Order: sequence, then C-alpha cells, then structure tokens
Amino acid sequence: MRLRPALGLSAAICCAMVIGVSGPASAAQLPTGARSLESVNYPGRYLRHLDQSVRLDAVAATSASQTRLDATFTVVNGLAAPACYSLQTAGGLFLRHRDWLLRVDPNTGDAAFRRDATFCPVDGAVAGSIALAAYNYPTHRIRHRDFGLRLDPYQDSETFRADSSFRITAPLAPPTTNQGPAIAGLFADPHLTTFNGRYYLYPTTDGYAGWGTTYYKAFSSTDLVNWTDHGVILDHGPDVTWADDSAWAPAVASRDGRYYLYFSGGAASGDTVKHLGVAVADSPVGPFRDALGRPLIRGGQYSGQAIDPMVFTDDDGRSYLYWGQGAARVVPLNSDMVSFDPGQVRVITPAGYNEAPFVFKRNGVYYFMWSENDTRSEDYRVAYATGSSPLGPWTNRGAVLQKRLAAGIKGTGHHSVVRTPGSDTWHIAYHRFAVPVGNGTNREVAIDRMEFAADGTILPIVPSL
Ligand code: FUB
Repeated sequence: MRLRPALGLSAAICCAMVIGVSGPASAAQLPTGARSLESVNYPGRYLRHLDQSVRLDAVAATSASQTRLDATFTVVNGLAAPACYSLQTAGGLFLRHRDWLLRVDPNTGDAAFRRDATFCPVDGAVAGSIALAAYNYPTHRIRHRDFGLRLDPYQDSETFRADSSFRITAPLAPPTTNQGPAIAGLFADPHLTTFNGRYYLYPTTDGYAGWGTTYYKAFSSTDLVNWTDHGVILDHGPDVTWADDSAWAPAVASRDGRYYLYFSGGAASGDTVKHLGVAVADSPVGPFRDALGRPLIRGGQYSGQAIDPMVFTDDDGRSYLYWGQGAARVVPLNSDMVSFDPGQVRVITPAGYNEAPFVFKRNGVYYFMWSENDTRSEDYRVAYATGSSPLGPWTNRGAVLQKRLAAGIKGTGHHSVVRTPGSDTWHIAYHRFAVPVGNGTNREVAIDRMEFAADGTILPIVPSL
C-alpha cells in the first residue's frame, strides 16, 4: 500500500526547509533528497559512479537509465555531523574519499568512515553553484581532474575554483515507483505524533556502529509526505551532563504548552548502562534542555534496559510513561511530567516482548504495541495486545507488521502510531533495514496506513517500498 498525503491538517505553521526539488543550493545548506551534480566548467558532465569509482561523465536525458541512475545521488543528513551532508547512490552506497580519491562504499558506521563520507558545502565559483569541502579536511575540496574525482587542497586559482564547483540539479534518474523512506537518510525508532494540527517526527539518528549516535533532530509535515527538517533539538554533548552517546528512541509529549522529550543515553566512559532522561522545551522543535540534570530512570534501577520511553495521555488528562528493553514497565506520571511515584511502577511484559512499547486508544479500547526480536534481525517485527485500561490487563493479538522479503523489506519495527486529528485515519511509522543495503545500524523510516477490522483488531500491515 502506498502512502498518500494525509488530509485534514492545517498548513498554517510552515517551513524552515522544505524537502523538495526546487530551490537553489546556498553556501550553508543543500536541499536533501535525490539530486545530480553538474560541473560548472563542463556543462552536461555530472558526478557519476561506475561500480565504486567516481567520475565526471557526460550524461543527458537520453542516456541509458542506468547511466542516469549512476549520476543521481540522494543528499542526506551528514553521517559525521548534522550541519554537513552525505551523498548516497541509488544502491545505498555513500560517496567518500579514500587516499584522496572519491569512491562509493557501504557505510561501516565507524567514525573514520562517517568522517570520510561527510562533506560541507561552501559557495561555488558561479552564482548558485556549490563546492564540497571534506568534513575531516576542511581545506580540501572535491574537484575533477582528467574527469576523475579527487579530494585536493584548496588552491586560490580560477581553474581550481571551477573544477571544484557543481550545480545541484534535479535528479537525472526518472522517479521510481517506490515511495522510498519517509525522510531521506538513515534514521530509526520514529516517534510520530501531532501537535497543534501538524505532524512531528522524532527519530533516532542512525548509521553509527553500536548505535553510538549523540543527537536528535525533529521533522514536521502537514501531509506525512513533505517534511521540514528543524535541525538538532537536543545534543548529548553540550546539553546533557550525564549522557554522551546512545541517543536513542526519543518520544515527545505535551502538557500545558510545554513539550517533554523522553530519551535514553549512556556515558562514554565504557559503561554500557543506559539511562532514561527527560528534556523540556516551549516548542515541539526545541531547543530542549535537560529537565532534571540527572536521569529520570537510572539504568539498573529496574531489570531490563532503561530505554525506549513512550508517553500516552488518556482522555482524563493522566499521562503514563512506558519504557524498557527486556521488560516493559508503566507508571503514571505526575502532572509535572518529570516525576512519578516509584511505588506505582508496574511490569506489563507480554510474551514475545523485546522493546519499544507504544500505547494508543481508539473507540475506548487501549492498544499496547511493542517490537519482537532484535533490531539487527530481519525478523524484528511489531506485535500488539488490547486492553481496557492504560495498565491492562492485556489480550495478546499477535504480530501485525513484519518483513516482506519479496520487496526486500527487512527488520520492520520500533514503531509509533498517529491518528489524523478529527478523523479515524491512522498511520504507523516504523523503521526497516535501509533498502537495499541496510542492516540493524543502517535503518530508515517508513510510514504506512494502519487500518482496523470491524471488531477493532488491527489489519495486517503490508510494508510498502
Ligand atoms: O536505535 C537504538 C535501539 O535500537 C532502540 O532503542 C531500540 O528500540 C532498537 O530499535
């Protein structure tokens, strides 16, 4: 099932940066999504990969479709830094430098690869063009020489400036019938919700070996198709004293005009314990600040990992915090949203549960959903139960979203569910192994419709490409 723009949302609050084809590149920002890069001094020649090497080749609308595809890259969030960019081939490989030559390789997720595959745009030689400086060698730029692509130190010459300048054009490859990920690039654990008539998406930033990511971004949309990137909303480095890495699985809830971001984090001391924290902001896109200056739940305080938080607010205004890997727990939150009575913590672990609890309510029925198996397994999947209160008891209903190997879709899990305000239209956001070359640390976000049978059970969700 392909996702169509959702109806009924206000377009009133709009757009820091629309992810679309139009609009020139600026010195500081590139438009994300599928693009081609045309040489300014050899018009008609584009950056193109041939197997794993990269060249400047003549490509036209009449070129073979594979040639045009090889000259099409998806501009995504920088693997090493959100202020810069990475470029992915249609096959999911990343443009990177090695021994001063440009090539494309799969993301290993280690810090050296992520740095070699991150580029920062600066003004190009002619208006509307850009040059790409290496993130880890800021004095070096991508340039062509003898139609090969290299990383060379900047030279203050007309020739160098022209050889290192590119126009960002519409993609040379024809649009595919695939929907692709909801947001370009590697993201996981999407928390999709609505605030003030607009959709907000809070994912984990992915692509790091060992899920070592350190920051969260927020995205928003009026139709679940066109997304605005609001940039980094919380960065463990400067913003959280007790956490350095493992910035996983954010969830955002609101009360009285304030927004609460629940998140997990670990210290880079070699300690593998994760803790669960809460940050607060006056806007759904931050900036968020650590509300407590310490974890809300310390790793080891309860059995299982203190990760994967989620807050459900019932019709009576009461909010409940759910969390846990290995064991699922729930506790009513106090009205300050940053504290609870430890005496009220309950274990609600269902059979098959691994992590990622999510609760919503429809027609008076409470739905408790979770992920089964390991996120590195292609069998990572979503199952659910129904109940008569936010605390259960729960009746297990089985798996509802799982891999679709015929379409190359694996590892569908860590989801969230959203209802279009004022309607009975529901969507599920989840991650999967990035198609086609992803794995448990190279994941991407997908969104599909979620529909119900007349008896209120959830119809099996067929993940779409
Ligand atoms: O993204 C890091 C971890 O992977 C999440 O906390 C888990 O739910 C799994 O998706």
